[in-house]
Amino acid sequence: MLNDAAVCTVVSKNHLALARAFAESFRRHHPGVPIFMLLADRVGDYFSPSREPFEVVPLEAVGIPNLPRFCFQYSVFELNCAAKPYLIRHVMKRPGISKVLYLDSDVGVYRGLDELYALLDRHSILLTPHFAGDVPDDGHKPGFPNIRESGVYNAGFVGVRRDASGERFLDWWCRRVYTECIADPRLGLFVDQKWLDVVPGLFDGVHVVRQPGYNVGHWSLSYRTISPDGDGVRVDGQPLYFFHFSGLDLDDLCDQVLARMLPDRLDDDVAVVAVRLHRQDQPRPPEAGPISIPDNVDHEPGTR
Ligand SMILES: [Mn+2]
Repeated sequence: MLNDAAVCTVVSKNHLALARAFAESFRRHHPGVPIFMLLADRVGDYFSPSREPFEVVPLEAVGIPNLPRFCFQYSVFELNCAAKPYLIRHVMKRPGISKVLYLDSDVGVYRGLDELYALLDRHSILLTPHFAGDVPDDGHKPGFPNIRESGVYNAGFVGVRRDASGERFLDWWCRRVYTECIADPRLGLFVDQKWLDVVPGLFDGVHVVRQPGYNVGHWSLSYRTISPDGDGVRVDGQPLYFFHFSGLDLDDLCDQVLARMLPDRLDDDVAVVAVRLHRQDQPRPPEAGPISIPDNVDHEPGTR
């Protein structure tokens, strides 16, 4: 039963489209589980929170002391990471909620996550390691040197239960990221993620999820076998539950898609492609034509 379960994510407006796609992929499998999205940004007149597939939680609502200072010290990426433990703690305090999964907005959910919620019947904290198998020292990234810098566990997924250990963990994580959510390997810091290295040593009830189908990302590909399975894929012969499209920048992706389409197929409606990928640009601009990209859609000079 998932009547005490929730899921949450954090984005700024530049990743709103990712949050929508993530929320829709999650809701397909868990229509009754509430989805919370912390907006590390201001809504302005950019979108209507009431029309989104999630409840928008303002940054002001999650109990961050001296919020202007907190925001000012960080880049957008660092701020999104630093706000994460505050959001999880906030959601955990909502009446009736005692199991919270945090998932990055660049995650696609392909099956129900009931097994993860069930693990929170027995454990307080769930973490997924980047490397759940040995990887060769072949110089390819990511290898152990990269993981030593960025962190043993991937912070794109965390599960927490509302109990003494879960609450202690969140209080501690909030304290750490209040001033030290910095992406700087020279300081031994990589945003909120590097802090997770010490969590199994510090807190009771930590469970490392090593099943192949959870939080599969580019770091998994050197030691997992991905194979086709009907419309989907299997990971080491097991079902894929969620994939983390980490490291893929939406704007770069759009540019690459457009660049690939443009050369020999100029009659394609590239404007439609751009607008479809940048969903926040809906409705489709009236000037979008068969071979013209509206001025307000970013594109390489020289293309139309
Ligand atoms: Mn991510």
